[in-house]
This record gives sequence, C-alpha cells and structure tokens, in this order.
Amino acid sequence: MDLLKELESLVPELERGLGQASSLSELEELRVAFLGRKGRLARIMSSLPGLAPAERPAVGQKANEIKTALTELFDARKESLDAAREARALARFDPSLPGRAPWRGSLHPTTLVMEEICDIFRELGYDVASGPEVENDHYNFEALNMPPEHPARDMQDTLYITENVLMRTHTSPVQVRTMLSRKPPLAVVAPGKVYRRDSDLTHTPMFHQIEGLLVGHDVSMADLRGTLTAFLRGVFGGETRVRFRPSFFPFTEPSAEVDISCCICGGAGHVNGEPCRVCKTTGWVEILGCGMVDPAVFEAVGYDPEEFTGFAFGLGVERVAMLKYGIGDLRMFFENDVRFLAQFG
Ligand code: 2NM
Repeated sequence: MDLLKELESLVPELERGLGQASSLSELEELRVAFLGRKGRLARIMSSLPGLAPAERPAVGQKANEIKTALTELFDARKESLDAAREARALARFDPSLPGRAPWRGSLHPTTLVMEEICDIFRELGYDVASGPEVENDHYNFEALNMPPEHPARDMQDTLYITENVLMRTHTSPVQVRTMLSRKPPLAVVAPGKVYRRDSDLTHTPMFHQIEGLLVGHDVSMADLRGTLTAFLRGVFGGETRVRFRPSFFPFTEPSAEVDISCCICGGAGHVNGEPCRVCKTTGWVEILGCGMVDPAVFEAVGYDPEEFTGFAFGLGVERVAMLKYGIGDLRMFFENDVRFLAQFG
C-alpha cells in the first residue's frame, strides 16, 4: 500500500535531513516540515478519510508509530546538538583564569583626610564634637565677636534661611556650644560641612572644615605653636617646616596664619628646574588660621577671661586633601567620578 510505504519512508528521510542539520534553527525547520500542522505527516493523515474503511486502522496505527519514531529522532538530535554547543563553550572557557574582582567602595578623600586629622587630635587628647549645620545668628556670629555690622554677615557672603537663621559659615558654633555646655579645661575638634555664598573655580558653596579649641589655665601661644607643628607634621610628614605670620580674626587675638613648607617641591620652589605650581616658587603654602581665643568670646559663653586662656584654629579639609594628594582641581571633589574616587584609600 502506497500510504504505508510513504509513511515508512519518512524515517530514513528525516534521518538524512537531521544528519545534515548543524544548528537548532535548521532542526526547527525540519520539525515543521515533518511534524508541523501542514507537514509531511499531517498531509498523509489528511488523506485518511479517502481510504476504504477497512484500510484505515492499519494506516492510522502506522502513522502513530511513525510519529513516535520521528519525535524520538528529533529529541536525540537536539540533545546531541545541545551537548556539542555546551562542549564548544567549555572549550573556550579557561577555568585557570582569575575571577573578575567585584567593585569595592572606598572612602571619599575628604572623609579620609577628615578622619586622619581627627585621629591625630584624638591621640593628643581632644574630643571630637559636632553640631547643627543650620544655625542661629547668635552661635555663628554674635558669640564669636562678629557684631551685626561685620562684613561676613552680609547676604552676599552667607546663605540665610531667615533673618536670624542661616547655614553655618564655619564650625565655630560647635565650639561655642561646647563651651556653653562644659567647663574648662577642655580640648575639642569640630569637623563638618560649612556653607558660604561663593562659587567659582576655587570655591564651592559647601566645603568641609575642622576647627579646634583648647581652653585651660595658662594656655599660651607656645602651646598653640607646638600643637599645630605636631599636627601638621603628622599630616604632611615629619620633615615639614612650619611658620606663623601675624593675621586677624574677630574671635582670636593675637591671630596668625600658618604656612607649611611646600609638600610638592619640599620648599625648594622648583621641581626638576621647573617653577613649582603649588607654591608659586615661594616654597611655602598657607594651610590654616589660628590664634588665642579673644576675651570677648569667653565673655559670650560665661568663662572668666582673667582665669582662662585658650587657643583655636581652623582649616579647610578639601585644601588639605589637595595639597596632601596633589589634586589640582577643587571640582574633582564634587563630581564623584569613580576613576577619581577609587584612587584613594
Ligand atoms: C579659625 C581661625 C582662628 C576659631 C575660633 C573658635 C572659637 F569658637 F573658639 F572661638 N573656633 N575656631 C578659629 C580661630 C578658627 O579658622 C580659620
């Protein structure tokens, strides 16, 4: 019978086709051609109603056998193609290669420098204090001997919330709060964010500061000098030279600005015969401001200026980080480019 022969011929034909198929998409094409809704097997089945009723069961049974045989052929071929693909992938995979290291976070250079400075002062016996970034006029200016006419209180320089509430322009209000809540002797550093109405290549509206304060009996400018020299040598290296120049701050008297020998050129003013860009050939860079706490500040917090003396100092953390790590552009600190951040710590 023709139909039975035709059905049986499907098996060797598919075997031949599968032997040539080398991809899963070719395999799928064959499946549609043989077992699909309009494929070879389906077409033979559709002629079943035209047969004599006596012939139908034999052909139907054969068709089912052939369907099972074809399906098994497909499954076997698919399995071997899958296995071959897996084997090729494994052949390309080198298990002796090192794994890809996961990304690790790191601390921001500002944070690193702030921590390092606080660690040095902790070792010297200081406490680390913090306070609000939104401050009252009184703590930020008035108690620090900066009267209402003081130019720093201008709207042009300070970010005001209301007439008497503002973003702190330095961390000194933390020192004021500390003095109000404690009695001398005390030694404290206050790290944190400060805000000024200033924005250009070398100024950002927010930056970080650390201020220090020590109050006790017979505290002298010699103590200030020794403390700051030890601190600066801790941060910039034991060879660092330190010099004090007279200056002015409303909250200290006398006041001084402190320079360190340039950490880029070592104080020579030149690097390999080229003029040093950091110190502009002077061999010195300004690093902080300081002084003996003004008696007016002690009066404002209820300390007797006849009984106590003290020193205070303040510095910009980003500036220290720039000098310490040789960072040339302040904007780097705020862009948060991972290629920059990953270079520290
Ligand atoms: C500086 C320079 C000089 C300072 C003063 C005080 C306080 F609150 F005790 F009076 N804290 N910090 C101070 C003194 C800050 O920054 C350049």
